[in-house]
Amino acid sequence: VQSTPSKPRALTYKERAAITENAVTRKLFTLMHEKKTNLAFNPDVPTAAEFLALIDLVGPEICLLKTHIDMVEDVDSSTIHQLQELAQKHNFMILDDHKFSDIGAIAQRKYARGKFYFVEWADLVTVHGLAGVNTVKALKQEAEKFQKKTGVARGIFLVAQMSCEGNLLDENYTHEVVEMGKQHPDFVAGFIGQESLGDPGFITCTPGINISQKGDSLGQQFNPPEHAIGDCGTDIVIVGRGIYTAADPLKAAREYRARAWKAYEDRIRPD
Ligand code: 6AU
Repeated sequence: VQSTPSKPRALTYKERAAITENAVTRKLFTLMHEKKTNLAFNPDVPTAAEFLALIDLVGPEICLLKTHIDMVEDVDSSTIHQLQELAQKHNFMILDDHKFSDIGAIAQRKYARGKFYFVEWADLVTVHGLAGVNTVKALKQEAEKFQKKTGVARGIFLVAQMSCEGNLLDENYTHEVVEMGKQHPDFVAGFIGQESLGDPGFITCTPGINISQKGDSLGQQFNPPEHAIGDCGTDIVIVGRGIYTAADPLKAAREYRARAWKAYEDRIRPD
């Protein structure tokens, strides 16, 4: 897998909004350009009250909120309703990091029915390529039904690379996942990865970002935002513990936001 060559690296998010064939990617690139933020936040906290309070606090700083909704112990439909209201209030999009990876028939039921009915409220969900392209096709069918009913487009991010030590996603796997994305560019908004993947019409989001730690005791590997956005040419940094365990989460979010945005500005205007 090649990093995006130097010219596409210089394209702005606004220019990329104009060339993508994906409605969700277009909306996200436009939001990033207008709100001037390429920061995503994941409040991986146990209670709905903490989860919603952190989102209300950090919401003004982010383009994308990443949830693990099934980790919120007392989650119910009111939590999801309030989450949607906060997305409107602060103008961010929602990605649930469910990492769908099952056969198509089951993926469909989990995505559109089951306990969390993700398609109804999550602009985007994450999907592994493990089970092949049928997982993508299955979710796309449900997204199309939802769009027919509501006029609202949905998308996915394919997990093409992982941040943790010892993961099994090798170069060939990454290549195959990117090819899967290229087969369905109208539904695949982009990739979760550690370097820019696909072409400039796709968004690459990078987790494993922290400015004060190098890793955790369970193999997570952290890099600073400048590494992802500047050196590796990715588009959105995903920050969890770097923000929600900070003494002042809003101050921390502002610092990540400023550093990630500066790395982007330096990238599009190289000296
Ligand atoms: O900043 P952290 O380490 O507190 O949180 C990182 C978040 C977690 C992980 O589930 C997720 O990013 N993640 C992912 C995603 C987004 O799919 C992939 C990966 O390779 N590494 C990773 O940490 O919510």
